[in-house]
Amino acid sequence: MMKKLFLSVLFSNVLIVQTLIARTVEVEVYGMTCAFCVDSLERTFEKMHSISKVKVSLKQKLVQLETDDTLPSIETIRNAILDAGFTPIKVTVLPDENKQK
Ligand SMILES: [Cu+2]
Repeated sequence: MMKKLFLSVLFSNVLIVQTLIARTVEVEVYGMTCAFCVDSLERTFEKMHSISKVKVSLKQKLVQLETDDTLPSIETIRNAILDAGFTPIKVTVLPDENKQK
């Protein structure tokens, strides 16, 4: 019984930490040509629970994602872009913006 209590406390702490820590992932994307491309990329990432904010710039050919600390993985992000019909060129992971301010 003690063990169960201990585990549930530990688990709830982990959940809290996960919602507090965030990161920004920037992906240079090849193949975006119009507003429909932007739309489909936005919709792709808005579906993911671990992503809290999506910004797609057609001009800069950049997808900017605000995500949980570790999820989704870079691999998942790359594959999602490929599945949407575009090519991820360069992925940059930036530290949490809120912490720097
Ligand atoms: Cu397009």
